[in-house]
Amino acid sequence: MDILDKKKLDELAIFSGIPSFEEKLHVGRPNVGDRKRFLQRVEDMFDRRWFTNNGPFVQEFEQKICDYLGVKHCIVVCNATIALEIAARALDLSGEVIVPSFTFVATAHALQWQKITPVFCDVNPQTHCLDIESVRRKITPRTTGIVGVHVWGQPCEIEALTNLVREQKLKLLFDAAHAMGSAHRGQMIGNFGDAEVFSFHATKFFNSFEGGAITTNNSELASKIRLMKNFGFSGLDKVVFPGTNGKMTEVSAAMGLTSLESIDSFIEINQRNFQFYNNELKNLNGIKVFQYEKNEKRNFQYIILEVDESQTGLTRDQLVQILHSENVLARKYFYPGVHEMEPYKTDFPQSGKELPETKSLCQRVMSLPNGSSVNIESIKHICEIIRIAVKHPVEIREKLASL
Ligand code: T4K
Repeated sequence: MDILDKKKLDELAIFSGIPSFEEKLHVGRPNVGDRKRFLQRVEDMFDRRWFTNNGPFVQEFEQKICDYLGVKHCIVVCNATIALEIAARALDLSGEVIVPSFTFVATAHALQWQKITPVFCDVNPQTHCLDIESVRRKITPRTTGIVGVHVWGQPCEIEALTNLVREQKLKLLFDAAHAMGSAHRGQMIGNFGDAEVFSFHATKFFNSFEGGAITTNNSELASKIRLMKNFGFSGLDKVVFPGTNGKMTEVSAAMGLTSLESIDSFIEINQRNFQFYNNELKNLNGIKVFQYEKNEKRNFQYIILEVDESQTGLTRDQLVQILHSENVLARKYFYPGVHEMEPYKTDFPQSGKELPETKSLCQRVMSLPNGSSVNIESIKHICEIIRIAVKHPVEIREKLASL
């Protein structure tokens, strides 16, 4: 080991006790657009004294999302989990619905909450999205639909799924929580399946504090969803549906409108950061940066690494531990697979055996900070920590074992 290398190793916080970043670097740090513009909108909202219930900002936000996505209908809601529940109900999903286990737990919980059984399918290890053959194998007479998840904003196999649901007479809903700003064959995500659901949660690169949207080109479905998100009210004193309260507030819509004005620059920053991480890490054995399709519009919001322990000599968990000790709060998205969480683990104890790719992926993926809160210097340094760690697995493993 040369002297410089030894010095860098000794400087890691697990040896020196001093993290290299004073402040914590988070995955999911929110992007903030033009603050003045947002605050002006909040002033307008106070002047109007109209805070929620389909206010002018909500209506403007819905129209602007329709324009941005080129979709007929957008219904904004309080978050994507409620959006998934409402969409599942509006589509009359029941019995069993097929979902990937490699997703955020909300995808499955939204179904379970509606007394629909989520049936977990496996994923394609290249795209991290559902594997169509695995979906096919999970179809039973009780299946009523499929929820495809556009993991990391990368569309899942849209054509294959569309053909499959047509053939099997099923409904197709997309969980597009990660996919605002991404496109498929030149058409924006938001236009596919029976409906698509976006998340505008603070941790998403495009946020409205909390929030989400359901988009569809089906006018009848859109009307039903509008009723459902507002208790089923079709007019004053008239309820025609069992509905819930899924409404977005005006302050959220004001934030959403402000974020929308900066969406292109957010994507530019994400892409610049992605390219930087990629260049820094591309020659490291055993570390693979998840790649986005080059010829399609992507939002680049997630920096995903896959750690191959057989080459790095370190597990994903050990690498995350080292980064955490340096105040880089990398996350294990998604770990464990949803099938390993309750109630699914107890209800379907066998499902792990049928999801080998999901199991393996959950052991090797991790997510690094991205967005406007990280600069190039920080990225360089994060990559340097990773480089030093994988160059000295033996010393690192011994040290971690002694802590
Ligand atoms: N479908 C999919 C595929 C999803 O990924 C999600 C949500 C949904 C559906 C449901 O969407 P929503 O109902 O939430 O609209 C976070 C988010 O809460 C969640 O929205 C997101 N996916 C998921 C992937 O990540 P947690 O439990 O990991 O969040 P938490 O509190 O640990 O925060 C994550 C990181 O962000 C931390 O490092 C802290 C940082 N952070 C967070 C907030 C809220 C900030 O720096 N500032 C903040 O304001 O779920």
